[in-house]
Parts: sequence; structure tokens; C-alpha cells
Amino acid sequence: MKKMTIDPVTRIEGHQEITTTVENGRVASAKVRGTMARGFEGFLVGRRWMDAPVAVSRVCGVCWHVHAEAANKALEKATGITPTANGRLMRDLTVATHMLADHILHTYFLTGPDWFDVIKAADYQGSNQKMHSILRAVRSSTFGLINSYPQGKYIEDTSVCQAILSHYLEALAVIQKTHSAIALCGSKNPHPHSITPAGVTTEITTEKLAHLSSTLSEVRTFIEEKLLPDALAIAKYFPEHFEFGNGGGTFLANSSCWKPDGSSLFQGGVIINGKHQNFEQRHVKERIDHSYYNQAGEYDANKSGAYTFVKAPRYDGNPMEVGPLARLVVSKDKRFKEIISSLGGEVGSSNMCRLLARGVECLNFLEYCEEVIQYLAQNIHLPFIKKWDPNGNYTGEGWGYGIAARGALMHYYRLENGVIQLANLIVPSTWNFSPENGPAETAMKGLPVTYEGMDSNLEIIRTTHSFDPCMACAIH
Ligand code: NFE
Repeated sequence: MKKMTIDPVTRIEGHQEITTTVENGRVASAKVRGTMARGFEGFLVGRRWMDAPVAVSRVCGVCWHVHAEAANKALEKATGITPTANGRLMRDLTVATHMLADHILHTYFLTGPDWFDVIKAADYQGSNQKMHSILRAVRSSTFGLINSYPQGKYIEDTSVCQAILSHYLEALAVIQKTHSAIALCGSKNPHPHSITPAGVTTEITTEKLAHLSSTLSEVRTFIEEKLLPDALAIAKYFPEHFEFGNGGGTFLANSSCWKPDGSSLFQGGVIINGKHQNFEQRHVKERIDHSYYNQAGEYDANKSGAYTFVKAPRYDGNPMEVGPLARLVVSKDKRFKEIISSLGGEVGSSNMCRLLARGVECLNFLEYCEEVIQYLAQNIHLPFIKKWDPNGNYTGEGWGYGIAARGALMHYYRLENGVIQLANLIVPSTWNFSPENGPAETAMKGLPVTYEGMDSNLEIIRTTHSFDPCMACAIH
């Protein structure tokens, strides 16, 4: 039996290695490894409780704020502090703007080059000087400047490749706008430090809200006119990817983005065997049989049978796919279903549904942001924070349920006299890239690994990218 290894997997956050066995030109089994250790759950123990949001924001270089927010939610439970309504809305607004930044980044820079061939754009004759300068570099490059060119089918149409490349360049400026939106909400970016369990310390003004609204409307124009059409163009070229990348069909999502009427943008819940269930924490267990940890939770890189630093969270024994697709499926999102149907696909676990879910979800977040901004503008006189004691010697425990671009995010803290005794982070990429037939490993089974008679790992790369891996988060 043949083996294929990809190490390192590039255009991801963190460090990942994939080894597959191949039979008859298809993946028979896959092992996805998180090859790095971090230790956040360990070094949080013994620290003061308000160190947690500040420290966990550093778990990751792309999803900093969402960890701080999940920690805040858990600390609310552990301390009994609650945020003001406006403070809670500002926190969720910051999360929503963060999602936009991440989804644009992923669609163009992390997975985009898996689908379009930049060489096909090389005879560009237009007036965009940025296009000319990058294409000059591409033409003179002896290595893949953007694509790494594994053998395989890419978008052939020159005009489509040129359009996607020009949007790729434009996306840099749009991501900058989303980052300035996060800073407007959270006082600075990355690592907004105005976010507390009691609300936000940022001074919010009608001018700031108007600025935020106009920034996000520019982002919306880009999503509607560039990102979504590009995602649809990719989907039309690769209908087979509605069949590729089935991670098992189980989904988990956290209720997220609270609205002033008490509802939320996304519903929480799980789907197992096609049936919706309410989420219950008691069904979540992290297994370590194939992970480099001993029973005491310490690292053991020599453990027999272990191959990754990622643990294996299971819901009632089931691996669960999390992410934008899981959120839209659990929420039974109508717009998403219509778009998938119009492409001749079906809503389910597949590479293409994951790619399209990011684009569609950007619209959900933008609509949510606009609704919240309007509400806050009319209720700006209400408090964004209340009196609280960051030095309180609280004793208590609690789970905080947040969202991240890559899926459901859970943080747990147990405090005694204001000091953290136990910390447990269950992170989106931990669910998706877990060992023991986790969703990504399952999604790789059956993928074709030859193209015109040559070995090709392209479909494996597209599949791992479809989950938007963050191995820094996964191993935390
Ligand atoms: Ni490091 Fe993260 C997101 C979180 S994924 S990117 O999104 O939480 O595991």
C-alpha cells in the first residue's frame, strides 16, 4: 500500500502534517497531525481570573478576539457578573466583524490559490498596475509564487482567473477595513482589551457607529460583488466537490450573536444522523487515546499509539464538524439552501458547501452588524458597562460558549478565591482535526490522488483547507 505525506501543509495557521494511505488511486486512510505543543491550559492554572481573556487572546494569530470573548462568557458564569445589554451587543458586534476579516482572508489567501491558476491570468492587458506587478513576478518566478501547482484541474478560463486575481489583490485592502472595524468596536486591534465580563470600556459615540456602518457597507459591496460571485464561479467549475470532503455529516454549533429581542443570529445545537438535538455539555468528552497526553494531562510525545497534539473531543461519542457550514445547517439557513440548490448541490458535509458557507455567512454577519448598529445608535444613552470588580476573589466555575470563524468555541474555568484552578479550551480546529477519524480525516477518505496518471495531493490540500485549519488553536 502506498503512502503519501504532506508536511508541512501550507496556507494554514500553525503546523499540520497529513499522511494518507492510498489504494487504487484513492485515499484509503488519513492521519492528520498537529505537530506542535503550546500549553495554555497548563500555564493559566495559578493565575488571576482576569488574566484569562488577555492570555487566551494570544492562543492564535488569526482568531485572537474570539478567545477573549469565550473566556469572558465563561468568567461571567464563574463569577456571576453579567454584562449590560449594550455591552453584550458591542462584544458580539466585535466578534461579527472579526468573522468577516477571517472569512475574506481564508477565501482569497488561504484556499483561493487551490482553485484558480495564476499563470492563466498572465496575459492580462488591463490598466490595473498591481495586477501587472504581481504578474511580472509570477512570470519571472521559478517557484510557485501564489500557487504551488500540484497536478490537477484548475479553473481554465483566463478572464475568471484574472478577475479572481484582481479581487485577491483588492481583498488586502478590504481585510484592512474589517480590522479597522474591529478596532472601532474594541478600541484596538489585535487583542482588543476593552472587552470585560461586565461590558465594554470603549467609548461608543454616534460618530463611531456611523463610521463603523459606512466601513461595513464598503465590506458588504466587496462581499456581494466580488467574494460571493468568485465562490459561485469556483463552485460551477468544481461540481465534484459537492461530493468530495464528507466529514461524517454530524454538526455542532453554538448559539451566537445575541440580539436585543433575546433571539440570536445563529441557533445552537447538534445534528446526529440527520436529527437536530439541543446541545448538552455533559455529552462532550475529550479523548486522548491517540494524542500525546498522559492521563494526568501532561505531554507525552513518546506515548504508544499517539500521533498528534490535538485531542479528540466527542459529542455522545461522535466526532462533530464545526464551522460556518455547521452554523448554517443547524440554523436551517434558507438563503444558503437556495444558493446550494441553484448550483445543483445539496446542503451537507462537503468541500464546496464549506467554501460557499463562508461567503454566505458574511452576509448574515453584515446584516447582523447593521441591525445592532442601528439599535445601539437609538439606545446610545444606555450603559455599555456597569460597576464590577476585576480584583474580586471569586469562587465558581463555568463554560462560555462562543463562536470563531472556524466554528463553535468553548472555554471552561474553575476559580477559587479569584485564582484559576482548571482551564479547558475546546476549540473549533480541535473538533475538526481530531484524531481517531475526526471530521477532516474522514473527509479525506476516498479522495482521488492521481491526475492524468501522476500522483497529486491537490484534493487532499483542498479538503484540509476547506475546514480552514488553525493548528495553533487546535493544540492551544
Ligand atoms: Ni486559530 Fe480559531 C477560529 C478558534 S480555530 S483560528 O476561528 O477558536 O480553532
